Amino acid sequence: MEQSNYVEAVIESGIYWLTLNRIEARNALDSNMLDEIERAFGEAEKNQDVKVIVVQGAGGKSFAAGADIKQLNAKKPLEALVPGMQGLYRRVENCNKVTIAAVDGYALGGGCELALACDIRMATNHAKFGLPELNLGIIPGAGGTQRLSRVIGKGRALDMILTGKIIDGEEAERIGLVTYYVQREKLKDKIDEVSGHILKKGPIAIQLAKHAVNKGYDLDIETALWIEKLSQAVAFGTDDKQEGTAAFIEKRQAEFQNK
Ligand code: DAK
Repeated sequence: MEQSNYVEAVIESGIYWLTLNRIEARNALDSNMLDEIERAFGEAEKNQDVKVIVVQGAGGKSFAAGADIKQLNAKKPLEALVPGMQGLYRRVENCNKVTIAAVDGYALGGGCELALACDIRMATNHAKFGLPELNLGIIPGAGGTQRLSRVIGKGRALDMILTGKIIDGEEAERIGLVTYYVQREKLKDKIDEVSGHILKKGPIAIQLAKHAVNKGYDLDIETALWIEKLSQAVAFGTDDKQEGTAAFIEKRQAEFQNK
């Protein structure tokens, strides 16, 4: 597989391990890295063997320390209007695979926003989360003002955004910013455990469930339930539904074919 300087990708038993690797800059996300992340997601999405994408940071100190501040310093107003990081994270959120952010070290600014765009978040005892953009005279602009409040509630989101405070993994779990909190040495086991459940599911049902939750979340309940119903009708038409229900009746493990 092609490897870039700053983003490494390894596929292993249905999992696409996407590692941000710019250790000398705490994995700060410069424009090259963002392009590479986009390319990696494109590759993972096309690969039928991949069901889960794990995003992690190399080096043990940082998941990602946010957008590259040296590049930000040179940016002009209209450059904030391009899809950029916000567009990329929308892509991450809409990805047809399950995404897991495995945060060990700093997830700040755009790094925290990347984790927020993932489906499942995990933190270690070395994780630190924050949206410190106001310290730089800007605001969280890669979905942070919207996704954080949807995940942890408006009051807590405003507190984090307006104070720029940095919280640890334990607090992140307590307030619902992450679902799993583990000691660093147990992170891989936890990823394997959670991915193990997902890998047993059919890819079509995974996609339909994920999109029903995400697309329905901001809609009125009638429309959202209609999306759910239509998604279920699609699931009912699949071979995988026949296989899943038959496997239960026959007391065996289902073997989904993505059909
Ligand atoms: N950008 C560039 N370089 C960074 C960096 C960053 N975000 N974070 C760290 N580095 C670099 C440092 O400059 C330093 O480089 P050298 O001096 O060695 O050359 C090296 O990484 C090590 O950093 P430290 O010496 O500071 O290391 P520490 O372990 O002491 O501290 C830290 C680690 C992560 C706590 C600290 O480096 C830090 O506070 N970093 C900045 C975190 C931050 O403020 N993040 C928010 C960035 S703003 C947009 C959408 C979204 C955004 C922008 C635009 N549009 C839609 C247009 C997003 C904005 C952001 O994310």
